[in-house]
Amino acid sequence: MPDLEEQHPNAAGGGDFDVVVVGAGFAGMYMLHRLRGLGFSTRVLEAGNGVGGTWYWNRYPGARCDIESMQYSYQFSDELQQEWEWTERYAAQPEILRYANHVAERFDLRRDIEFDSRVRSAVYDDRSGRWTLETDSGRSGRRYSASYCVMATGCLSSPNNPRFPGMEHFEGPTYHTGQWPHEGVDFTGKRVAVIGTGSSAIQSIPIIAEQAAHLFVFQRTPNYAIPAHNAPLDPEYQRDFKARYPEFRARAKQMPTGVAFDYRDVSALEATPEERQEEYEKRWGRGGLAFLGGFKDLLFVKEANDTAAEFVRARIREKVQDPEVAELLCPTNIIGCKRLCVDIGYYETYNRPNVTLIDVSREPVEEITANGVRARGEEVAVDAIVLATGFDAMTGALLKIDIRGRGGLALAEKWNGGPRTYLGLCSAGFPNLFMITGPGSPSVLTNMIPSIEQHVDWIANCLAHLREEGFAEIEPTIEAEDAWVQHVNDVADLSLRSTCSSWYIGANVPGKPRVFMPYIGGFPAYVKKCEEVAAEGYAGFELAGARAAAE
Ligand code: N01
Repeated sequence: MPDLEEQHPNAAGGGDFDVVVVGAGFAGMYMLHRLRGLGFSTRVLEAGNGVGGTWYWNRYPGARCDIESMQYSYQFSDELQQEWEWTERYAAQPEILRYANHVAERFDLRRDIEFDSRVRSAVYDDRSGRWTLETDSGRSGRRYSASYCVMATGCLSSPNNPRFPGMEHFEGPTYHTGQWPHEGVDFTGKRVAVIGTGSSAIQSIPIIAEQAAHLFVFQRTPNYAIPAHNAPLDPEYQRDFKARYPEFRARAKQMPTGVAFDYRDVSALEATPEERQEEYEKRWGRGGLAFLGGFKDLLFVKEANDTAAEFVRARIREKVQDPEVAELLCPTNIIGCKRLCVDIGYYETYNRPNVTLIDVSREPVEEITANGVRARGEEVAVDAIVLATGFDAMTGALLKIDIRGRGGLALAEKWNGGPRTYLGLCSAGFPNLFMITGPGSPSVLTNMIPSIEQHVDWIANCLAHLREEGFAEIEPTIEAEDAWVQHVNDVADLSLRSTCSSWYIGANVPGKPRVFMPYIGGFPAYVKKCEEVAAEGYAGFELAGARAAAE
């Protein structure tokens, strides 16, 4: 039976619309639903052959969400959140993709989505005030014209493919976790190299190790992982959660991360060592990202952070039998500085006789040969290579598109020193262009689906306002944008998170400007700011068009 996502009655190509949305992940789907409800003619252009975005592409073994299923879901429709039954505490990729397909069916979204349509350019015409988008689809590409353009292109959707010397000579297959083959990969009896030890590697390594004849993991930097303690969802728990959904959702909105979990307003440094140990043990026992919610200063004060980091290092040393391997797996940097990982049997996997950890922290991978990977002066022969090397985060997918605003200004040129936005929603010089969870918004530091909903609602209300008030154009002022960028940088400087080489600051992609990209001031402060801006008649934006001309 073909995949559900391959049975879509596809929308026809090209044409003129009120709004073109790029991407049919959770952001693009809900944007379409809202715009339709407001009567805007809308077309969604999607590079893949189905909905789901991140969850469409990331099909690597073990791919799973690190936010609990009951919260990693839409809340715009109570019927939807009541009827969908999650099966596990943390949903696996196939289940989340089924959910995305269910949403597409339930709200009849596919008729306005064009699949297999990768947008290559989006160009603003100063005279007509319209955007023209071109795709790679069809024999010579297709053209779309729209008053408004919404980029729902995702934060972690442009794979980072380091160019190791000699890659083209490798005789076996190479897979990137973020572009995994739909038919899956059987590693049975194979010698496999995994390069990278971020979340994607930490999820896939235990499963690949079960299949492979031998697995070689090339680690540049070790990561902290907290056990998931994943389990089937107790139907009683799910019923109770659903009965109290408004309460949980409201509580989540008050949390910096947008996730309702147990956060304590207590300093780690003011607690006794016994109290800290007890708290960390309790949270280690419960599992998941809430580990860092135990004390309020963990992400702000190095000495506080050290206490949590040392706790996790001690657990790694307990789990990994070979002390040398355990030491290599123990991170020495700030815990939570890079995104914390949630694992299922990751560290224990290194106790298997068919798994070898290779440290490439001091000397990088030298080259890929016809037969394998050369590192530390030795060639490791493998049959397949897995690149778990992450993404050109937050800006990669946007800058892959040739986006040009007023006077032909290229977004890539404007952002060559790092992204500049007002609220992560818009950028000066690019009228009527919106980004969903763009750089400068909380996005990746929060629960993505509620953050997406907040952005989509803001954009939908903004477009309705423009129509009602007779405006045709909206663009942030450079002053408002500069002030926001400054604020984003100022709050980032308060957090330990801005101090390490993570993809949050673009450090994983050679040559990328180092700027802390997401807004770290927390979901509630951010939402308040967006609401104030709208309530003040879109303060910080210039509105233009028929009504502005008449005034
Ligand atoms: O990518 P990463 P990811 N030579 O950038 C290494 C989300 N996500 O796909 O740390 C050797 O974290 C790199 O090394 P280093 C989540 O937000 C969520 O794993 O740069 N190694 C690192 O070890 C996550 O944070 C889930 O020194 C190289 C690894 O590759 C984000 O996506 C699951 C290298 C990349 O790790 C990205 O995670 C999966 C090189 N040249 C992902 N280049 C959930 O649970 C890079 N590396 C929801």
